[in-house]
Amino acid sequence: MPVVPTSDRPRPRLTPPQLEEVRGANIVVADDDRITQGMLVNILRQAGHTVFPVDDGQEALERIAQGGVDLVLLDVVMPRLSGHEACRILKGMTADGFLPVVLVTVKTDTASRVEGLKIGADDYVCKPFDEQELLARVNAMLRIKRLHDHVSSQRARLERLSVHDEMTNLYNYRYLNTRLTEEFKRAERYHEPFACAVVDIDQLKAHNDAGGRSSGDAVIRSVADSIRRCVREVDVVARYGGEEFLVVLPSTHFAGSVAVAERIWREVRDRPTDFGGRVFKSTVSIGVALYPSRDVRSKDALLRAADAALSQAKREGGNRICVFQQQGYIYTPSVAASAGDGGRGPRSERGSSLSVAADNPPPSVRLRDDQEGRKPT
Ligand code: GH3
Ligand code: MG
Ligand code: MG
Repeated sequence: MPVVPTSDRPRPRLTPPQLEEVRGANIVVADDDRITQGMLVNILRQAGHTVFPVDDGQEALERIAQGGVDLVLLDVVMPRLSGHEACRILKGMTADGFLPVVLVTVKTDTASRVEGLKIGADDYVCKPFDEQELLARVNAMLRIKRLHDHVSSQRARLERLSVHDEMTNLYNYRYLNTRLTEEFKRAERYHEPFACAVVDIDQLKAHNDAGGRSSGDAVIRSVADSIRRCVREVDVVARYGGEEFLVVLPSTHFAGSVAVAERIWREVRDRPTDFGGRVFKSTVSIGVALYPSRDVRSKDALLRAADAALSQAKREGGNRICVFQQQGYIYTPSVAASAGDGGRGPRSERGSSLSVAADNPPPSVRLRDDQEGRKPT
């Protein structure tokens, strides 16, 4: 076994990471006594922090309101706004975050320290202060703040993940289910129309086979972006399964829902996925279902109807839209042909004409802000 010289052996860490010194924090120092203020500023700057000196509590609050502050040192007795008052207001202002407040009090003034802690101060330093003790207390507060910030950012991430799909950033199935139930109840109660569309990427397996699963993932993300661009703020778009999406369209009639479906269909067709320099063209099939319509009396029936319309679109070769109107009567606008058919518009599978013009979405369909000026051609 090779002998490693003692000096080359990895040394055990002397300080666990959670106890390491925190440097580079932004600290507000509020003290009307310029000599004390100057001493505090020097000590903290030498310890590697950025310090913002102010002369009273009011100025401290103004600087904190600008953001980016990690810790506040407040003298208790100050003109305009005392340290206690400033602390009380501050703790109300920063209720959802943690901004440590350290009061600087006179050693003999126990009542003032107790009062400070009661109104939410996190620690105190006594005047005249000891430099090492001051730095140790500041450091302890900054470590707690760092842990607190880490926990809240993880919590925010988890909250986001609990309702979002990580790959596409769209809502996930869990959220969709809740929203769909709510939207359905609202539509029932206020007798409002309501539509949903299931969008399925055609032949995704072929993309996976041609360019690997990561290129299939890129196609999924790109289709998700296309759908997002085609809907209003009030519509809900969710990843419904592997390569399926569900679009919930509140207060939307037949014509509106077909217009949205056509817009999505065109957007996907016209925006191939660029993945590492390779271009993947894709198309989608869309099943649309409406409420109220015969046989659709529940959220599940609406989903079943949209799925049935999608299956019909796939059976007919994909790359098209089917609208489920009533059981056994499925319109099939021949959108796939419309690009080159002189814009004659969609037809039903029984051959009768549907007066739905994809080029002129009804005025009630407002596009999202990022879509302004990109109306379908
Ligand atoms: P169709 O036109 O009938 O929809 O064919 P398809 O190949 O798109 O669909 P099918 O339903 O036969 O199979 C779904 C495919 O989607 C197979 C599966 O590997 C792929 N898929 C599902 N989820 C993902 C994903 O997250 N990433 C990638 N890259 N592929 C996925
Ligand atoms: Mg599928
Ligand atoms: Mg598919």
